[in-house]
Amino acid sequence: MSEDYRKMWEELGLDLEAHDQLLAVIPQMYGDIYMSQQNRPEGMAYLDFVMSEIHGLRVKELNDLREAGGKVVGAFCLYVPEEVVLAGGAACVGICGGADWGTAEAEKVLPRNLCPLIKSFIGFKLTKVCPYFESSDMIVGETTCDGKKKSYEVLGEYTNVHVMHTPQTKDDASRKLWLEEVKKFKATMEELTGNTIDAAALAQGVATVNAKRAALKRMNEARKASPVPISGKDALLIEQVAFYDDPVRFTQMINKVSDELEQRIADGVGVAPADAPRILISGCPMAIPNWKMHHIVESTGAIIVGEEACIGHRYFRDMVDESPSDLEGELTAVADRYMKLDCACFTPNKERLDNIMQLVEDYKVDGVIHYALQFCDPFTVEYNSVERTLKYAGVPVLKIETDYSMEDAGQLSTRVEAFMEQIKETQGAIV
Ligand code: BJ8
Repeated sequence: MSEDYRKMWEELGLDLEAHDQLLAVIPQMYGDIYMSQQNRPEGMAYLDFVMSEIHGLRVKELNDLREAGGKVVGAFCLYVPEEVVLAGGAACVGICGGADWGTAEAEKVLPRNLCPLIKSFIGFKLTKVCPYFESSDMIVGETTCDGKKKSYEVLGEYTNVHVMHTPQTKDDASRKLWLEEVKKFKATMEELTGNTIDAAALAQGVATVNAKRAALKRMNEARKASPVPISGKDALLIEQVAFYDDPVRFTQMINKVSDELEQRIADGVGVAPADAPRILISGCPMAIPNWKMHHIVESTGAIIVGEEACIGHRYFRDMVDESPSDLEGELTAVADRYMKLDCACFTPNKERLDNIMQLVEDYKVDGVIHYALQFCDPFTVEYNSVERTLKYAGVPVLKIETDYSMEDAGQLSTRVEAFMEQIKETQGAIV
C-alpha cells in the first residue's frame, strides 16, 4: 500500500492482526498468478495498481464519501439494481466472497455443507477483515438460492440488511412483484441517503451503469479474435474489479484497455497461439480473489475466451432501456432489465442454455468447463441440461465441482489436461 491506512482500518473496526495476515497472502498469490504472465496489455497496469491498493485507496474514497454525508451499499448478487443505488447518491460495492477466509467462524453459525461463497461472506463479516463490509451502511441481500436467503437472516444479526424478494420465474405476476421490489428498494435508498430519487437522478444512474456494462462488453468483444489479445485471467480480473471500483473511472480505464486490445487485433498480437484451445467457463460466479480455475486452465496452454457467469457475461449482456423520461417508466425499464437475467435460481431457465450456445458460436469455443461451487444446488442440478445441450451440439464439456481451497488443485489440473487432450482429438477428427 502506498499510504499507511492503519488508522482508517482501525476506525472501521477491522481486526488488525487478522487483517495483516490476509493482506500478506493476497500479494503473493497475485504475483504468482498474474505477474508471471507474458505479454500482458499495458493497460493492465491500472488493474495491478487497483489490486495493490485493494484495501487502501478505494476504501479511503468510500470513507471520504461517508465523511461528506454519503452512503455505501454492499451487495452480493446481480439482482441488486446498482442504478438505483447511484441515483440515491450512494456508492455500490460488491462484497468479497471469493476466499475461504473465516470459514471456521462461519461454520459456527452456518452448516458445514453450505456453498463456500456464502460461508465466505459470513466469515469475512464475523472475522472483521473486509473493509468493504465494514464501510457499508447497508447490505442488500436477495432471495435467490435457499442458502443465501436464510444466511441473510443470520447476517442481519450483525449488520443492517435489506432483502429484495427476487422472482423464481418470469411470468407476468413475477414481473409485477419484481417491479414492486425495485420500487421498495428505491424508497429504502431514499430513506438511507435522505435524497429523493427523481427521474433525472435515476436517468444518470442508468447512464453510468450502462456505460460501465458497455465498456465490459467492448473488452469482451476483443476476446472473439484469434489470436486472443488478453488472457482469461486478466479479463476475469477486470470483470471482478467492476464490482467495486468507481464506475466512471473504471469505464474510462477499461475503454483504454479496449483501445489497446483492438490495436493488438489489428497487429495480430495475442497472448496465446492462434491454435490454443478456446474455453468458455460456465456456472457459478468467481468473486475476487477466486482465480483458481482460470489459473489451472490457462496453465495448460488453453485460453479462456469468456465467463458465462454473473462475474462475466450475465453482468454486462443486457442494458437498461434509456428511452423512458418519467420515473415510473424508468423504474419499469430497470425492473425489466433485471428480469432478463438467467441465473440458475430461475425455473424454467431455458434462456441460459440458449445464451451458452450463443457464446459458444460467437467466441468459437472449443470446449466448455462447467464450474459449480460445492453444495450449490441451482448450478449443479442445472448442469444436466447444460451438458445435454452441449453434447447434442457436439461441444466437449467438463463438469467441475470445487470450493475455494487449493487442496484439489492437482486433481483438477489432471482432469483439465485430459479435457484439453479430448478437445485436440475432437479437433483432429474434424480436420
Ligand atoms: S444472479 S448466480 S450472483 S444468485 S453459488 S450463493 S446460487 S449456492 S451466487 Fe448468484 Fe445472484 Fe444468481 Fe448471480 Fe447460491 Fe449457488 Fe452459492 Fe450462488
